[in-house]
Amino acid sequence: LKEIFSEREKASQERLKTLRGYAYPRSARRYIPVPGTDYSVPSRTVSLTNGESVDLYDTAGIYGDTSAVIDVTKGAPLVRESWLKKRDDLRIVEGASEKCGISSAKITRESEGCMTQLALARKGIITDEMRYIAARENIGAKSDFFTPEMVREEVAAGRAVIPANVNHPEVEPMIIGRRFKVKINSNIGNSAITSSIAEEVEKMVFSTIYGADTVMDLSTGRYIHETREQIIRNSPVPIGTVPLYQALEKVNGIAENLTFEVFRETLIEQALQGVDYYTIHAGLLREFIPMASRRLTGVVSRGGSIMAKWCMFHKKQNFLYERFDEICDICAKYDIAISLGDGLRPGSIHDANDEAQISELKVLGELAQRAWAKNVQVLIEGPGHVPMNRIKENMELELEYCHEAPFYTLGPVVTDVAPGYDHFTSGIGAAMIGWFGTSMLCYVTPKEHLGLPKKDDVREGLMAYRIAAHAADLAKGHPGSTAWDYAMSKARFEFRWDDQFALSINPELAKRFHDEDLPQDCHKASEFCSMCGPKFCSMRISKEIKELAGK
Ligand code: IRN
Ligand code: FE2
Repeated sequence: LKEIFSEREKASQERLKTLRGYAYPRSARRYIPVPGTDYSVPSRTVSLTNGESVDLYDTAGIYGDTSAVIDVTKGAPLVRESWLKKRDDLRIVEGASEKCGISSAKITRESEGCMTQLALARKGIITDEMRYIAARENIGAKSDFFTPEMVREEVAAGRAVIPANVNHPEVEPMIIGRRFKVKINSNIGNSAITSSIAEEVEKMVFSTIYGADTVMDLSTGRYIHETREQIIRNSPVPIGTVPLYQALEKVNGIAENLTFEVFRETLIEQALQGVDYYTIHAGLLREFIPMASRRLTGVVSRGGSIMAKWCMFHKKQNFLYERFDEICDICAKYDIAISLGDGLRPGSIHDANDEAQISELKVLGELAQRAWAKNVQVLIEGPGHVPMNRIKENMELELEYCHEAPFYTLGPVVTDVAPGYDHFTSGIGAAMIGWFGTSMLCYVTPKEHLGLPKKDDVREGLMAYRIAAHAADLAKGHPGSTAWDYAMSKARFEFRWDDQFALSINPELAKRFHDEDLPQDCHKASEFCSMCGPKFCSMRISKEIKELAGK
C-alpha cells in the first residue's frame, strides 16, 4: 500500500485540484436547496458576460467545487451519512471496516429487512435519495417538473434504478431510467499489463469532472481490492464492477476452476466495500453456446466468454443462472443493483440481433422478474455492434422481453471499420438508442479494440457520450435540457466568444481552435471568425438584416 501515496502520486493529486478550474472557465459550483429538506444538490453554474447564467447538472462532487480542499487520502464527503444513520433497518457489521490509509470514518452496514430503494418505493416511502434526485433532475428546467413522488413511482415499477449501496455514503444519488436524463458510464480499471492505483483514482476523478454519471472499475490486475477501495472512498458517483473478474483472479485466471463459493465470497467482499451495482452474466445459458459458435465473431463479452468456457468444461448450466436467487439475496442486503450482463452481445455488424443475442435477452427478462421478487433493482445490458437500421428493434425487444427495466447499452457501434474512431462510431448508435429510450450509455473510447484507454482517451470517450446523451435528452424533451443550447445559440449570434467557450462541452478545445487563427483579445469580441472572415459572416449579415427589419 505504500506505493499508493508515493511522491509521484501526490503530484497527481495536486493536478486534480486545479483540473476543474482549468477545464471549465466561468463556472462555479452552486448548491441548490432541496425543498422541505436541509440538503442541497450540486450544479455547475456558468456565468456569462451579459450577466445571465446557466445551471448545468454536475457529476463532479467535491472535485467540481473549486473552493473545496481536496485530499484523496481523506476520502470524499459523506453525503448520505445522516440519512443512513436515521434508518432503523440498518445494522452495523462489526470488524468489516477497511484499513486502507483513508481517514474517512466509514462504518460498514447491512440492511436486516433488505430495505432496498425498490422495497421502500413499493411500500410508498419517499426516501431522501428520491428527494435529492427529483431536485437534481430539475436543474436547468423552468419549473419543477420532477417530483419525489414521480421518482418513487418509477423505482417502484422497476422502470428506474437508484444505485446506492448502504456502504457508499459518499455517493451523490442519481437515477437511471428513461423518464430521466440519459446517463453515461465511464469504464476504468487496470489490467495485468499497465496502470497503478493512483492512476485509476485519477481516472475516476477525471471521469466525474468530465461528466460521467457512473464509473465502472473493471480492474483485473494486481491490487484489485485496494484499487477499488481507493476509488469508492473518493467517488461521488455510483461505482459498478463485474465481480466475476475478481473471482477469476482468485482462481489464477483459470475459468474452469471457478466455483459459486469463490464468486459468492467476492460478492460479499465488494458489497462491504460499497460497490453500487454488479454486472452479472447470468443470461448466457449453456444451450446458447452452439449459437454463438456459429457466429462470425463468437462471444466478445469478457464475462460471457469466461462463463461459456466454464459451462463447456463442466458440461453444466451457468452457475450464475442456477444460483441467481442467492445472488439476489446478497444484493438485497446492501441495496446493490444488478446489471444483467449481455454475455452474448454481437461483436460485429454481421452478428447483430442474431438468435444468440435475442435468446439471451429473453432470459434477462425472466431474471429481472426474479430479482424484483427479491426487491433487487435491475438494469439490462445491451449491445454491442448493430447497424443503424436494426437499433430501434433492440430497444423495442428490450422493453417487451424485459418488462421495461432500464436498458444500459455499450454504444452500439454502427460500423466495424473505424478503429481509433470508435467513440464516434458508437456515439452515433448511442445517440439513436438513447433517443429511443435507453437509460444509460456505456462509453466507448477511441482506444476500443486497440488498447487500454489513457486519460486523454477517457476524456474523448466522455465527450462523445455526453454529446450523444444530451442529443437524446433534447430529442426526448427532457425539461432541463434546452436552456443550455439556447444560451449557446444566443452567445453565438451575439458574438460573445468567451461565453461560447464557457458553454462548450469542452471549453479548452473550443478556445484553442478559435485561438489558432485569432489569438488576440480583441478578437474575442469581433463579429466574425476565421472560417468566413468579416465580409462573409452570415451571422453578422443576419444581424444587420435584423436591425434593418427593426427600423
Ligand atoms: C454495458 C452494456 N453492455 C456491456 N456493458 C459493459 O461492458 C458492462 O457494464 C461492463 O462495464 C463492460 C464489460 O462487460 P463484459 O465484456 O464482461 O460483458
Ligand atoms: Fe467491439
